[in-house]
Amino acid sequence: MATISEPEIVLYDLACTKGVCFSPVVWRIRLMLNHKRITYRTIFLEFPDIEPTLKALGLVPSETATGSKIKYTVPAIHHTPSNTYIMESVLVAQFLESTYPIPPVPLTSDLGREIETISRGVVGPIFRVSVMPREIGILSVRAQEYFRRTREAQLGHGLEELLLQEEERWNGVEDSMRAVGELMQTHKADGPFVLGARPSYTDFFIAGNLQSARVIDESVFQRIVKYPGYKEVYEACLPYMEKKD
Ligand SMILES: N[C@@H](CCC(=O)N[C@@H](CS)C(=O)NCC(=O)O)C(=O)O
Repeated sequence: MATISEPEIVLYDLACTKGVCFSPVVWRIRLMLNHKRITYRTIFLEFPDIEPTLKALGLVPSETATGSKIKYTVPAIHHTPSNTYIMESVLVAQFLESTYPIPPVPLTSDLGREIETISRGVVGPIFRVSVMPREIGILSVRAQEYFRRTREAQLGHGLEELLLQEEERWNGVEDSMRAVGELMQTHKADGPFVLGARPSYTDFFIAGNLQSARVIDESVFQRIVKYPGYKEVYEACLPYMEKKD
């Protein structure tokens, strides 16, 4: 039985030198925890410590449809009342929704799926161009070494080279940025969230990405929120962003 001094959840998060959450994916879960007022404490892990720590907890990455291994990633949680460990944000979100159904957070909707699909396809890549080369600036020296090595191997070139394409890439996504922002405002007559009066997981997806950009570099955040729609969702989620660590 959990007591007041013993939180129900231990949240494994990604460390940065600012001492607050900056992972867009962990933010989705944190927003859910904060909105549902679930008690939790955070364990921040440096990039190179994620795999050994989660492995030692007995977590095992699941297989993708193509059979390739998904690696060890945060967010991961330990639900202390049931002694359950879960990794992968979607699985964590499903667990939280079924274990703590009040207040409800709809995990999917047609509009939400549309926003998330376009965001992942169009906004995500340009987001990474701006965020990745700046993210290294808020990591510890050990984590910087890991981040540069793994990300440059994926990219096939230096992190800083991304900045050379930045302006051109942003110009190329202007229309898509506006279109996604307009979709976010579909139900604005009913309230500030994507589905209207109450938040859904899509709002946490949007706000988590924006908060991540903001912690990494305010100028990237400002560049996104100038498009109508984004700031409205972000500001509506601010009450669920108070606990950052
Ligand atoms: N599929 C994962 C993605 C999470 C993810 O990419 N997490 C990053 C931090 S934002 C991570 O833990 N990376 C570990 C690494 O790069 O070694 C989920 O949704 O949970």
